[in-house]
Amino acid sequence: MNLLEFPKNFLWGASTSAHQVEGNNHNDWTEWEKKQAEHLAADAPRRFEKTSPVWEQIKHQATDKNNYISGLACDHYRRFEADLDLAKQLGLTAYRFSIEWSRIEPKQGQFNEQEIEHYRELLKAIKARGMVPFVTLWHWTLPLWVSEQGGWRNRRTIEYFSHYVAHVVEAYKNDVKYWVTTNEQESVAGEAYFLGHWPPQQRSLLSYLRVTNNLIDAHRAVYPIIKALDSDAEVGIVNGYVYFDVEHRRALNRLLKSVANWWGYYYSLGRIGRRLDFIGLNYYFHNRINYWFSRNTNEQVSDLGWEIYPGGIYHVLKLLKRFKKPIYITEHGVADGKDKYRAKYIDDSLRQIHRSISEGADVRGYFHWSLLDNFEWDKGFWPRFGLIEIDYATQERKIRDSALHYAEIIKANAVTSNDLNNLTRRKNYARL
Ligand code: IFM
Repeated sequence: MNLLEFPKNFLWGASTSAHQVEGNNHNDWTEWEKKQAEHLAADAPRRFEKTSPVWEQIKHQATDKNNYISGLACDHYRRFEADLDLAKQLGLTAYRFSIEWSRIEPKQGQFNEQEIEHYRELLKAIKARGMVPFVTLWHWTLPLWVSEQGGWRNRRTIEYFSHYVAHVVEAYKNDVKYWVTTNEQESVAGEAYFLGHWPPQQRSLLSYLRVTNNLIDAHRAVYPIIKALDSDAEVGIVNGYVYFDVEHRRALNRLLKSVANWWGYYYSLGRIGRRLDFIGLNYYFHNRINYWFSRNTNEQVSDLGWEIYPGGIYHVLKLLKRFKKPIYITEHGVADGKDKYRAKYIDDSLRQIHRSISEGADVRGYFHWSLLDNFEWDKGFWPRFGLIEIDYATQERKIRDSALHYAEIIKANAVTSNDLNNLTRRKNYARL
């Protein structure tokens, strides 16, 4: 069997975010969860019954209001040493996590030394296990004092964020090389300010555009701050990139694709320009256009009803290659409680990534989303993204088979070449 080898020093990691795993946070999301839990539970049939192939198995949990309260989450705040032991057991060479702004600066200008120490311990634990830390400075949650002043709609949040970032980078600059300023700005702008699903649930084109621009400017503002504190730091932004493809090459379809690509790729990265050392790519979605968006065939879908489409990551990389920056796949994963698709999805996607590298994309690492099952925002705990399964009643951890498969890939620094019997993939390849 042929092996497709990855470059020497390629990073093999997994990602988490503070609010989704730590437990006991107190921020704008925790307040929102308390207010919305009942409504989210009642609304679950409308949102998931038709789209989720596992509705019968998850409906009990999805219609329970406790599903929507992050609470103790995975208790990773206290159990991080044991979780990192598992990560090391799998052979991971990197770990991406986020720092919770509301812990570090619970009140404006007041920094909590104990919490700063906590993340120092976490960094120490990552290093002690021979892993490289990738630190996200903002993964969606805001301290209450920031959200009370209008969150990202308020231009002053850029100033507040810069102050927090300067403090954090000063504290950890000797332990961290890779900084991610913000995670998936486009998801927050879209879900919170355009669709009105996430806090603060506004539905306004003006707010959406304003938040989009403020977030881009927040990245632009902190880039030089981080570099001034540590000129060796590598500073990147993580966005979610969608593969837009067209069903028929009609003019309208091509126009829609160009507009979507311009907005999704070129607008933000163009405005960020040179204030960027690497691009973080989160890949979850393929979106087929046929006179409008989302005309996917959905031959195979995850528990969330999202199409499983590994071929897309190749196209996303092809587009991102044009920006001539190192690329890290900072998230890639699937909600798959029964662990039916995860191993194959990792394999198929890594073949696509390998192909991109062989065509010149400078991809330097892959982080699976996620290390642990975790709190999936407005969907709660039922979607299972983890390499490691969590029993939330006992906080027991169990390594999934797909994680053992990933461990083999890491050990070999390679994935096996194609299994051509797979129909879905053969179709994907036919489209490339
Ligand atoms: O869980 C999220 C994560 O917080 C950001 N990227 C997408 C993941 C899956 O929805």
